[in-house]
Amino acid sequence: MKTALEQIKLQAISALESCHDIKELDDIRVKFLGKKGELTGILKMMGKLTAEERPAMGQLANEVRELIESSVASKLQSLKAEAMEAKLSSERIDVTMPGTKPTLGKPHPLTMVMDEIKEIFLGMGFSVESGPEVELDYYNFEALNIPKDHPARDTQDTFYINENIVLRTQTSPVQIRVMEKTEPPIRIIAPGRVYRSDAVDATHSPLFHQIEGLVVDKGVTMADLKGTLEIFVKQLYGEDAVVRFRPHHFPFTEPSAEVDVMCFSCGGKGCRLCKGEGWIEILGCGMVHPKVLQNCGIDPEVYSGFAFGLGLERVVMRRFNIDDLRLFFENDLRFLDQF
Ligand code: 2NM
Repeated sequence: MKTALEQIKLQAISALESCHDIKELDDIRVKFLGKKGELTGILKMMGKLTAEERPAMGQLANEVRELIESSVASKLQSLKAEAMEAKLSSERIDVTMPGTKPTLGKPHPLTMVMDEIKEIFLGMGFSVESGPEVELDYYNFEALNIPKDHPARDTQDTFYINENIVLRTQTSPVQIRVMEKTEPPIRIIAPGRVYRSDAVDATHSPLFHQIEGLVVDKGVTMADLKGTLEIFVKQLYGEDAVVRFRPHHFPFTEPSAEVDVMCFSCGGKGCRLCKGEGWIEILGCGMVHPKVLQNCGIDPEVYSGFAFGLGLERVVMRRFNIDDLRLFFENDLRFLDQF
């Protein structure tokens, strides 16, 4: 029996020495230490020994079991360490390898020019205001001196939510809201999205952008309007831009005007860009109608003001020579990457 135990010990040690993975190690453990294993088989035969033989043999059997157990345990440890080492070295990152370049986003051309226009007015002491795009008919039309039967409503192709609620067709309702709650002096611009039920083509979109402005104070005159807008146009188009004011009509201003800039393509002679006119219309403006001031609780006998509005898309199209407005809204990166 002693020889059998020595034999098992030697076999176990040699099996462990040649063992190279954790699964195999478990097989070895079961083979020698398991319920049906070799050592258990020997221990079952202990009963056949004499009382004198038993203690020494029992002790030897225990020693062999402990030795195999601890050898299996330490082998398990070293196999695990090896496995971790192999995993770490296979997953090692070479920090000297060149990286993949992240694709950076950038401002949309509409945003770029919008920001530029905001900066020009911020530089002249205006602040930027905003308001709801889903607006009451009252703020979009009534307060602006455009009653229900007014012909100007037909030209605006309004999206109606219901009888009293519309998608704003201009950002002027923002100015009305500001005038309602603010004691003059007022000096604001209202940039934002506006909506008109137009069929989509190269120059029309049901969603586009406007920047409107408003100044109200004591003693504001048409000269203030002309000076402010001339400075604006020269900052936007360059110091040598030539500006003219041409009489026009809006229900919410009196008098009203449109502002043209001399065609930068032909210098006023007339070409394809200005459609032979020599001038390009860029904004509408006027002295705020006394009725509009009154609607907002501002006394037109004490205060006067001027207002203006321009469409962003047309400015950006001319700036970058873009001939189709739909490109702004398709988000094709081949288009957007060019700016
Ligand atoms: C324009 C042209 C002229 C305008 C008027 C007002 C308000 F609210 F003060 F009456 N806001 N914007 C205005 C005036 C807008 O856009 C072409």
